[in-house]
Amino acid sequence: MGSLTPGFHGRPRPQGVALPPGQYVTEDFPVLSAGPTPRVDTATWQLDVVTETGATHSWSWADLMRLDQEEPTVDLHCVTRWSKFGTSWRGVSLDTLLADVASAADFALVGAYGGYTTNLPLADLLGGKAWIVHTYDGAPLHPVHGGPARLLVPHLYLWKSAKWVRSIRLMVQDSPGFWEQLGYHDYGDPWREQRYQGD
Ligand SMILES: Nc1nc2c(c(=O)[nH]1)N[C@H]1C(S)=C(S)[C@@H](COP(=O)(O)O)O[C@H]1N2
Ligand SMILES: [Mo]
Repeated sequence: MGSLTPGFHGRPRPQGVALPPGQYVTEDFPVLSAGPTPRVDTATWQLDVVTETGATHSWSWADLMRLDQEEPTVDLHCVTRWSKFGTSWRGVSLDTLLADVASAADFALVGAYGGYTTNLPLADLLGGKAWIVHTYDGAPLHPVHGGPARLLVPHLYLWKSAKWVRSIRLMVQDSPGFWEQLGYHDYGDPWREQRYQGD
């Protein structure tokens, strides 16, 4: 080994950026979908939030666009071990979306056009940690990545970020989604490497 020159070991990264255990960094944006890409028209797009009492709140595309828009830049961590740093999005915080939704639920089951589902604690959708995003890197979100709109929950493994988001069911009890029923971890924290049940 020669002398160590700070900054010359791998490409420079913003301070504070770190890689969860067992992950590698990619510059690509891989596509991972359990089925075909549904084509969803913004003219008919709808998002429903259904509470534990059955109360339903619905947003059209125009409704979504009228809400406060945020521009999070976040790191993505997929359970298949790739991570992507510094992705830039535009969309609506779940805090904004759920502000007027009365619920005593602790859990959410997110549904997508095409039938995909994923579950997470409601607290993980709140507190500035989750968005419904429609723009990636300054352009409309491509259908393969979940356009016209997907959930973005970057502090959990990316399978929790449902593409083509269609509904959020608020529930008193936890209920496993698609991958969770197939053995993926119920919570999926990349920093604790919660990939599969039992991790
Ligand atoms: N509706 C839907 N959302 C989904 C999936 C899916 O198959 N269907 N795959 C999940 C998985 S496993 C991952 S890793 C990410 C991949 O997102 P990307 O294709 O934009 O990289 O989407 C998640 N959201
Ligand atoms: Mo994934």
